Amino acid sequence: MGREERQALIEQYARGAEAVERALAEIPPSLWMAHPLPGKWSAAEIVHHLADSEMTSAIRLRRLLAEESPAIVGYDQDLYAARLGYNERPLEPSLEAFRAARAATIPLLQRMSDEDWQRAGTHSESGRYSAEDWLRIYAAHAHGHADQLRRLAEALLPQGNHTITSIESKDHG
Ligand code: NI
Repeated sequence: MGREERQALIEQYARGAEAVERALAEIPPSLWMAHPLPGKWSAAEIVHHLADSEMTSAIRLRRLLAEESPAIVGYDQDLYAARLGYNERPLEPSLEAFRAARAATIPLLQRMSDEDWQRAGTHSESGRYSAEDWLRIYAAHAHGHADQLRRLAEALLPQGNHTITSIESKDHG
């Protein structure tokens, strides 16, 4: 991956929290726990997932930088949603955790050397996992869930004027 591509992905990552907040603003708080799409997450479940996934991702990056070949352990995000009460807890603290995990990570990304970007560990499901792999995944992650929130808004408020900009990305663990 060249420096320009990396810089573009860092900028995409830096815009992720705002994209989620904008999409969430299209859904009234009274509908944050609604499930209009069978088998799909509610807005609350998406935001709690973002908090847990992104706090985990922030630690993963730190481990890639500070440890030698760390073991990166995958997890079942649906089990997290069920056991951690994603559709029962207030959403604002998790939105703040997501935003803060990113804000604290952006300065780290900006100071990484070419060598740092090649550092890698081993993911329990996908194998070799480099800092560049990390960047590809999390540059896209929040934007994928922002799209998911817009689809949810469309299902909840079909008469509204919503814009869906891209297809849901495959998730991660
Ligand atoms: Ni996700």
